Amino acid sequence: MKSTLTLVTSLLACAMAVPAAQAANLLGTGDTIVGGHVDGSAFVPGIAGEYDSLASNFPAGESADKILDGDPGTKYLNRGVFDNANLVYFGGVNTGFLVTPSAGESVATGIAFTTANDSPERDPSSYSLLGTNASGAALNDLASYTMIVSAGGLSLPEGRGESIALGFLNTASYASYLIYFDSLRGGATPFMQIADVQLTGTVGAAIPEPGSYALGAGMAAFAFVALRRFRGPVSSG
Ligand SMILES: [Ca+2]
Repeated sequence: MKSTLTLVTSLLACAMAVPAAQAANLLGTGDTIVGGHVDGSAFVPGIAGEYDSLASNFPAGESADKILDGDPGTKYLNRGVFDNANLVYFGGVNTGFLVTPSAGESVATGIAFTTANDSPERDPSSYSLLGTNASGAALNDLASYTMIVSAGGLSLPEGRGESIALGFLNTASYASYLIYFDSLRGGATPFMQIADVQLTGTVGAAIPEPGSYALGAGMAAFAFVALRRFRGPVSSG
């Protein structure tokens, strides 16, 4: 009896075992990162230091890579799209960045933000996170992406250089992520600024869950049959 139960227990343990996961920052200073904005169905890369009627712009010293350095004293500031000829300003809403982590494919399950140095009205008040395994020009096509978090509410600290961390449900792995800010604390017109962003989760491809569940269900069925056989026929009365 004992050996049968031990065998069943061992088989179940093998079927259900999941490797221990250590949440880590998936982003680093060696990543490929592009600042820009989302316009309809596209991510439009921004321009450093120049106003443009179609692209967003950021100061040369405040480009998107500043969110990767872990230094709250440096920030990414995006002024949004500014049609200088017609004096039409669209503000920092829907600006953000596209990042391809050098660590490779990963499963993101959390995000952290650190507020930048000045003007709290520039702080994002929501964000959208999308993932893709596309490459090349397809990286700028929103049709290539899967939405992981849509307009997730953000209540960033009023304090400058302070951080918050948020978790979300996701089991899929992606090679690149697009994060843009749907709204800002001060409405549509301010610039957008953020000092640091971390994506947390596990590096590597996602575990193919349907297969794992099927294996687990198969093992459970085997265990059930084994226990029934050990206990003998079940009385029908
Ligand atoms: Ca920084």
